[in-house]
Amino acid sequence: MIDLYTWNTPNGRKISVALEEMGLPYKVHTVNISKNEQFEPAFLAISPNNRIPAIVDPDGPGGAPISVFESGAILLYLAEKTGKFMPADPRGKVAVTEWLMWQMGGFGPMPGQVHHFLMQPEGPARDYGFKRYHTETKRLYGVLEKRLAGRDFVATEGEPSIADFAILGWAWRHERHEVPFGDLPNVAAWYARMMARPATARGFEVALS
Ligand SMILES: N[C@@H](CCC(=O)N[C@@H](CS)C(=O)NCC(=O)O)C(=O)O
Repeated sequence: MIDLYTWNTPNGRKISVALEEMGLPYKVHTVNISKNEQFEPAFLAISPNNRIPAIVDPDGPGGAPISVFESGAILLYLAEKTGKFMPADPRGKVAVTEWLMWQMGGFGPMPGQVHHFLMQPEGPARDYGFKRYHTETKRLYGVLEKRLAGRDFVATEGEPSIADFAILGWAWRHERHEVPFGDLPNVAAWYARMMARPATARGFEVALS
């Protein structure tokens, strides 16, 4: 049974979706980031950057326990452990890794800043921050829209990959970062396709807070 330390956020949801899709049993441990529980020493011991998500797998490499922090690293670890949602061939692996890194480097940090500036009091600082990060977030959605033309999944054919799980976690909050899907038909179709998967739906339904 994998221990999942998490909260009800886009980065947290990526991992509950992946664990459900992979059919791995797991136990949720909530880390209430609005109460600063991410700074508690026991959590920092497995997640030194004081951020969720993190996992502890009692049955890690060589049968010994392992902890993993950073959602992208967790997804790669789980894909390696199960042999699922990451192609075996090197070209397929490159494509999944590219889109996973695209998410980790941009399609997460940028909408995350939109969420931040939307919570600030009205004024020039809020307007500047919102405009800058909202523009970049919309650009990233445009990149995804182009990528999904004629494709069912972001980096693979036939079935999704961990890159889809990573991107979906943030697309799940598209209304909050104010990017409607009206002008993004390929993104809208992909989003509906992913959410129609029973295991993915369970990953969004499981209580994380
Ligand atoms: N790059 C990290 C980002 C994780 C992250 O930003 N987590 C947020 C919630 S979505 C968090 O724990 N924030 C707590 C804090 O900022 O102290 C990952 O993908 O795991």
